[in-house]
Amino acid sequence: MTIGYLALGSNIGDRLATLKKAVRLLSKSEKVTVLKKSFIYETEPYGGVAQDNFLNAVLKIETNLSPLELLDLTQGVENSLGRERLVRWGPRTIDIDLLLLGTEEITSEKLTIPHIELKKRSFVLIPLKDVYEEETLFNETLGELIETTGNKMDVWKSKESW
Ligand code: PH2
Ligand code: MG
Ligand code: MG
Repeated sequence: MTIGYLALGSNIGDRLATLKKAVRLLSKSEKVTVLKKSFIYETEPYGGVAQDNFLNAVLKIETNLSPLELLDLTQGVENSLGRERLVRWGPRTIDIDLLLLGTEEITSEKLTIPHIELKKRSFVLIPLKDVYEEETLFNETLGELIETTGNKMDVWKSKESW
């Protein structure tokens, strides 16, 4: 069994309902257990595309799927929740990104683990801190990463909860 961390994001439609459905669908797989859910955060859009705010959250999971099997599962869940891939970094009903998976280090066309933008994204680092129980990540605490490499975008706890 491997511990992994998934990032969820939604900025189209009923964002909270979509996040909840994503957790339900991921949990349906016998090979994935959702161990912890972060708080839900409202976040300003990052990356230059003008779009609505996101709800973002991070899940701590346990799985015996391989990285590519887990990617298949998360893409299947995205598709079943009506994800369309129209604009890169554009609006989406649901985005599920693999952040970390055990000690895997992968750089391929399909998949990069750890997630290539993890250290930069406050909307990922801040919810990750809620569920991450190791002392350090990339030799720093999450608090330090949030302070030093995080992009300081607006991320605030949503009034929504699971
Ligand atoms: N996802 C992106 C691009 N920009 N901004 C926020 N706030 N939250 C996201 O999940 C997000 C984003 C591409 O994956
Ligand atoms: Mg993403
Ligand atoms: Mg994605």
